[in-house]
Amino acid sequence: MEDGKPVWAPQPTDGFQLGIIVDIGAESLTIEPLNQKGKTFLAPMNQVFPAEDDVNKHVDDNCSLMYLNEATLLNNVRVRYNKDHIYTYVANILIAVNPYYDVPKLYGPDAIKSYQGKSLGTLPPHVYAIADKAYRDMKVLKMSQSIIVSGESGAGKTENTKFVLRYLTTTYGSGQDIDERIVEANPLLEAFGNAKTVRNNNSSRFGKFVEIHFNDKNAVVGGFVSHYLLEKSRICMQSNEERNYHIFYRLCAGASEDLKKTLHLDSPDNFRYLNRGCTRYFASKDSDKQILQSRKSAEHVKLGALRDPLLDDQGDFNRMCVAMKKIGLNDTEKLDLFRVVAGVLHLGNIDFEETGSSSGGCTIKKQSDQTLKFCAELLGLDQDDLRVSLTTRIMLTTAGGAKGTVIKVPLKVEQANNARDALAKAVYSRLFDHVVKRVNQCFPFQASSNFIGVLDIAGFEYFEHNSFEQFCINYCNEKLQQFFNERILKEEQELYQKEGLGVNEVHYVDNQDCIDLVEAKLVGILDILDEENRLPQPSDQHFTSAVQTKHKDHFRLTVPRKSKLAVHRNLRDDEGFMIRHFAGAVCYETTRFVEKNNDALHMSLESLVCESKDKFVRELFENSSTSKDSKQKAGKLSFISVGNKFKVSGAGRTFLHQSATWKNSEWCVFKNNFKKLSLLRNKMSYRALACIKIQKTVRMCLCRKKHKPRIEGLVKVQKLKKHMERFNEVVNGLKEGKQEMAKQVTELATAIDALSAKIKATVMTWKQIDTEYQALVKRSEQLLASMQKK
Ligand code: AOV
Ligand code: MG
Repeated sequence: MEDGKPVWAPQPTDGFQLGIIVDIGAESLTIEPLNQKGKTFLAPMNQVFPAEDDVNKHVDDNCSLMYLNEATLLNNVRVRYNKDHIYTYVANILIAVNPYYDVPKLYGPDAIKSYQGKSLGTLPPHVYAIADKAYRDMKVLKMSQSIIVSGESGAGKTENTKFVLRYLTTTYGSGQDIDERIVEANPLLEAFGNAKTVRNNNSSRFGKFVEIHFNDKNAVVGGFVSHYLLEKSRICMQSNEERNYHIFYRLCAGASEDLKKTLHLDSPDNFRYLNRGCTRYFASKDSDKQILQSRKSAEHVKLGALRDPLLDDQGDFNRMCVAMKKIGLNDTEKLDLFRVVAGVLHLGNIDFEETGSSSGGCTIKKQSDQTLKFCAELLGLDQDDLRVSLTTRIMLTTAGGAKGTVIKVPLKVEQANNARDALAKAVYSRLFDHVVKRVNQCFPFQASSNFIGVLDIAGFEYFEHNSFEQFCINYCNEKLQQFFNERILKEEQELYQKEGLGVNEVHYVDNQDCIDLVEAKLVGILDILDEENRLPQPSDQHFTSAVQTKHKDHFRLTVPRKSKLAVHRNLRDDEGFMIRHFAGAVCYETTRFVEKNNDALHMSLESLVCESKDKFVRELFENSSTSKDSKQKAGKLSFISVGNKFKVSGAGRTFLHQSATWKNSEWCVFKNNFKKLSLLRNKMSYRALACIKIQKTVRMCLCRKKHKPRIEGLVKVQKLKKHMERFNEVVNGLKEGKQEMAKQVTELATAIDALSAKIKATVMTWKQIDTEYQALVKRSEQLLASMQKK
């Protein structure tokens, strides 16, 4: 750092501020902020960074910054964001900042057209450019490609995923309705799998991997969506100011009077599954107030307390119906979906009370009789069977030598509540599986040569109160980060060594220890939890203590009282734990972890729905492995681990099985809105950001070094191509052998283009590039010589 030149020094709320070094201590520097002359503060030496000469200037690619550090990087992205340039490159990684409004002309048809076939960097950074690069790489390399979208909740992953899909189907579609179907599948998936959370009004509560398939002519021929475990707890319970899945409210708001009658629906306020989370909505944030003002307030006056004024349930319902039609769902299928949704709502309204008898059982409250009737009717169940199945549990007993005697065990009120909720979760999540399956049936295609996949998962989350859902989601994000580390940092460094680029080893924070803490066999948190679930009397406290004891000195794990936030410090050691994730420390409250980890349904309930009179409901439960399992294990209320499912089908499957196609991934890394970030006025969030940023800085240093020889190579090859243009003139002046020579010139030009493409696609080592380049030079010299002879 040069004397008297401005530097970036840490600032607790904004991240960094500009200042001048006025004194140098042993470990810290005295800084005088530029905007507060005379006021100085101390900053640790390793957190002060040199600033660019002009801090108001910005560059498209962070790699072109003069100084590469966390502060210059952030400043560049901020300056751009303020000018509505929400995208910035870090070589071939794209950073996006959520603008929270429609930036004019950013995504329109003109923009789509302009990015077609353009190399990365020729136009301003854009998610379309990433999509196009994936397409061109697929074409040149004849290999499937994937785009990974990562970022915290609300960062803009899902929106950008949709832009990628729209771009590819519009630009490289076959003009058939399959292109439209791929795009229109989203409103349906989001209606059933997205919900309003504190962080995002349209938060994805499931992960998805969307594949767009191309034929041998590289035109879109089909699509396929894989989904990873839906957040089930939300179906029965939501946190304060959060909502259940959109579909519930949309159906109540948008259904015609006839449909409402058929489904016995009225205001959402009357359903237990809807009225316990989002109580009256307060526009606490400035941005929300603005949105509220901009919408007609009269429209909202007549809405019930549960109708979120920031959301337009009725309009969204209509839009969803249009989408359903476009992807080919007929009215019967539509009604099937709505019937089950309504059935779940009525199920939730069933109340129980103690019978007062010595058996300690419960019955359905008299007031719930009508609800029970509606629910049975909508799900095709026998009312009395449903009543019995909700209040008793069938057990096979071996007592007294009478092997296999069936006895009915009465349930307590709390157990019956749990049974009811378990049924609701099972029915709704099967419905969601069906929606995804049905969406996939909308893209019938015979053959595919390659595909471009886009991964969009639920983003990293930390709230004031974090539970099992956040634990699962953050574990998934931790795995994604590890993939990023491996692919970008480890593999690239290995490549540089192989290529002999002489880059010093770059150290980065490996998060394997954090992943082990969660998923290691026996000692991992997920296995400890499963173990707890299998105990005769499992308890959240016992589980929490077991975690704390097993990992007493683990770097990544600590007790809640070490938290920086007062709300967590009040928790006892057996009421939660803190995990230091790659993106920051999160304190998990473990109340209800055990319950939430169990997906099992009482056998009697399972067989009840399996034998529903309603064909659609019956089919939802057909071929279900769990129903077979539970039949085999009749007698015990089998335990089905949610955490383990997450490990195997969610995080595990995504990251292990698909990683082969990810070898050639483009990266799309999203960071949240800066205004929003500065609202998170605590050190924890600042540190969380810093952690991600340091890794990106490292990446940038690597990129710069990596691309230097390649860029030089490319320039040389392009010069050769320019030189070649003269050859055509020579050919034209020839008297004999004109045709033969012209053919050779064209062949050489094609070979030069092919080499350019390979350099851009970074499939060759620098040595290979050089060898091929020298061969082409020789060839061109020989060709010129033979032409001159003629
Ligand atoms: P996420 O997918 O990253 O969160 P979304 O893509 O749902 O976040 O974005 C959240 C909201 O931000 C959207 O509903 C839009 O209102 C707004 N938004 C995002 N990107 C843009 C953009 N490019 N232009 C305009 N508005 C945008 V989560 O699913 O919660 O992790 O789990
Ligand atoms: Mg999302």
